[in-house]
Amino acid sequence: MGTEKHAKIILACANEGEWLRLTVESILENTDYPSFEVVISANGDEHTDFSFVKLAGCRGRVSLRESTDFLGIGGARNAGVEPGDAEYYIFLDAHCLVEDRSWLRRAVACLDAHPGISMVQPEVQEFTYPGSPAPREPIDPSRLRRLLHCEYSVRWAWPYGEPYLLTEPMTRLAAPEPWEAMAGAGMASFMRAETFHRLGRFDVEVHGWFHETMDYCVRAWLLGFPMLSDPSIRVLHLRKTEAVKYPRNYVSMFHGLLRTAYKYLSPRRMDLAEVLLRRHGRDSEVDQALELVERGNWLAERSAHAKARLHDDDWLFAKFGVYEEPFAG
Ligand SMILES: [Mn+2]
Repeated sequence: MGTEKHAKIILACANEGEWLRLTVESILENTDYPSFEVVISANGDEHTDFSFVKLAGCRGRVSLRESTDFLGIGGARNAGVEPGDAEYYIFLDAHCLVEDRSWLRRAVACLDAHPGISMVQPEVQEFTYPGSPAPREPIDPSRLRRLLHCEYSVRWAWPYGEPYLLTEPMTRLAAPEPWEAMAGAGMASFMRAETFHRLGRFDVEVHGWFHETMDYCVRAWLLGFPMLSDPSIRVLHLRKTEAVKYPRNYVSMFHGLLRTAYKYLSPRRMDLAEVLLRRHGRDSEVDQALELVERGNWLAERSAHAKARLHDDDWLFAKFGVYEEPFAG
């Protein structure tokens, strides 16, 4: 094992099917960091075959934690960790591939070089893979299509066009060094374990899409913890399409934005967030999302956070030049 500090790779899994196995195999084959384990946090999963976890290649390195309930992406990731279990956490979507064997060493080096940050996002290169991967078969490289598009980070955009376009990519291609950005996009996030627990982990009420990562980063920025994008580390991420049944759940999406706004933003922006969502003819979804927000503990979170924060949302929106529609109320 050596003296290297332990890294835990957490894969939340709800019906990922063969992609979960391919992600695990890719990590086991292409990671030269000596001290790591993979934890699968299965939740509400009725379709994935987990039998590969028992095979010799996974023994001692890969473990499975199962919940019959659907926990949401943040809840499932939180369920895979506990204080003191590792030095670093690597949260990957369960449809990712890694290629460069030094990827985890680089992630650890970046976290060690910047101990005061909330998280690092690597360069995420999107790919498509027509059809479904064959059971128990390796990936077929001839079917894998890399898109030119890479994700580095996101910031809010309030909003452009479609109601699900609540963010836009933040890209700085020319930078070889890690650079500050507003938030991770959710597919691959690297953190110091101690920081992750200190900042309060992912918000379990925020259900998926990418909002759990945005919520974590906004909270962290206001508490004085920067988010970094490191383009020298690369992770490949499968772009899901409507064709593989990835429905847009507007209530979850709207709720994620509104809950974060209610916890951390000024009353003006709490209103603006709602006004922007209501312009898309989805009043009933907005109403349901607001009802969910009201049933939650946002007010307690808001007052606890307000006491501890170093910056307000005007500072954050100005720092990242967030676009806001010039009307409210
Ligand atoms: Mn994904």
